[in-house]
Amino acid sequence: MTARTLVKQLAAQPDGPVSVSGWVETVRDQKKVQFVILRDETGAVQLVHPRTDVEEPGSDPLATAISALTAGTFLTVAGELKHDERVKLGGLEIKIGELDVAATALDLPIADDSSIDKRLDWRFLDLRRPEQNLVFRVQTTFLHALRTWWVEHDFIEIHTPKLMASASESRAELFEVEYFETKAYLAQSPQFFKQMAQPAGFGKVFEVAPAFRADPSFTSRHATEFISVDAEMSWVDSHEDVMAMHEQLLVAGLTAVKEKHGAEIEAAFGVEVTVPATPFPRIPLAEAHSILESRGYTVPRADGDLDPEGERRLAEYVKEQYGHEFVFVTDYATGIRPFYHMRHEGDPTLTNSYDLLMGGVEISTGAQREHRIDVLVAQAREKGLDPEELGFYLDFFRYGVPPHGGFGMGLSRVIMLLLHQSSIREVTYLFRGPNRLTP
Ligand code: AMO
Repeated sequence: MTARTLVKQLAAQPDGPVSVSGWVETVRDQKKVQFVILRDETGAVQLVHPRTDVEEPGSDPLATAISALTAGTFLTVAGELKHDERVKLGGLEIKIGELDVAATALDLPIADDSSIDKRLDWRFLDLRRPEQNLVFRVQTTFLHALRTWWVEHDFIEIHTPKLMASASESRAELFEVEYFETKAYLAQSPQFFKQMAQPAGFGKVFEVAPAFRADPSFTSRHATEFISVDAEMSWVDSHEDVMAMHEQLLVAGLTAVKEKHGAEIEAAFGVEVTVPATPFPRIPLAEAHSILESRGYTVPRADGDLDPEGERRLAEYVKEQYGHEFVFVTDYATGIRPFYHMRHEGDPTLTNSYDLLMGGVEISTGAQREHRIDVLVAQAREKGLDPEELGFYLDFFRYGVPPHGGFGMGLSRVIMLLLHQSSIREVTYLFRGPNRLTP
């Protein structure tokens, strides 16, 4: 057979013999002519076969084979490519010469309008939808641009262990696993070990890897396993340096997505990708509360953290005021931040930290870290943590360490918001939630 041509390459091919491989999307079995829509990972093309068995049914083996094709069947078709403006689908079609079925599909159990749960049960079939294919190409481009930016700026890629002897964020939301004679915990964040790269003298590091949270919530933005995009760097003067890095990184990622997929995203999702202007707006948390109050909304959370509705309303304000999709909410109160966040010089009630909101949803947390061992131990104690248990982590700060800071960002949240999807379930390859462990 002729070498395989991808569907997206057909337009540039001259009329003549070609071979395409993919799966059957639909078969239109008409009296005189048969049409098959074949899709591969790059697009769809119309295949055609003028039947020769009109007079004598059953006398055209190719027609019989086409009639038997079921939607979803994977096959290779060799035939004659013909450019023809009248063909709605891409202005070309392939006259089937030879057809070679690789694997036949049973009746497909889902359709485009099936419920999200049903689609996730059959995720491998759901992923055949071209929009889903686009989601993961967009994610690939986004991450590639982030990596490129980091590499160009001398960041080192690290892979921290996901099996840990202690909690990395909090005792809540911790998955415990049997570990030989003892217990281990699944990493909630690479936090401790990305910080370890600082006394290790690495300077700047990044990691893109799974993180695990035993979070029982069923919201559109929570998973029990998610991909955390992390960076950490030495010699920051405050969280401002981390934010400056973070926004440049996002601009690099979104620019690449817009250039490569802007038109496809517009066509598939009706979304225009915009590259945000820098600097992104920055609003201290206390000011965010006043803004919300002045607009008639009191954040209901006793701890003062923004609730999803507060985030949404703040984003509305930022959009009106600055025409911006992003906002850094800064200077969180000490009470709602982990022990390792550095506090304000002269005001220990506030931390050198931020949350980044995109389209009104938190996508990231970042901070300058406390690197002075005595202060760090005191802050751990104050949060009810046992310095003994944190021994290995605290050692990082006992043998010389530069001031440092970084952020963690949920990948699926960014992709969900970028493509205006309703839930991270839609943009996660295989979602993991409290009641979903398969497939
Ligand atoms: P935080 O706990 O805020 O910070 O997490 C950082 C980002 O990770 C994403 N995220 C989640 N995504 C999906 N499902 C979840 N259950 C989930 N939990 C968190 C969010 C969130 O903003 N170590 C710090 C980061 C740092 O300071 O460097 C941390 O983990 O997008």
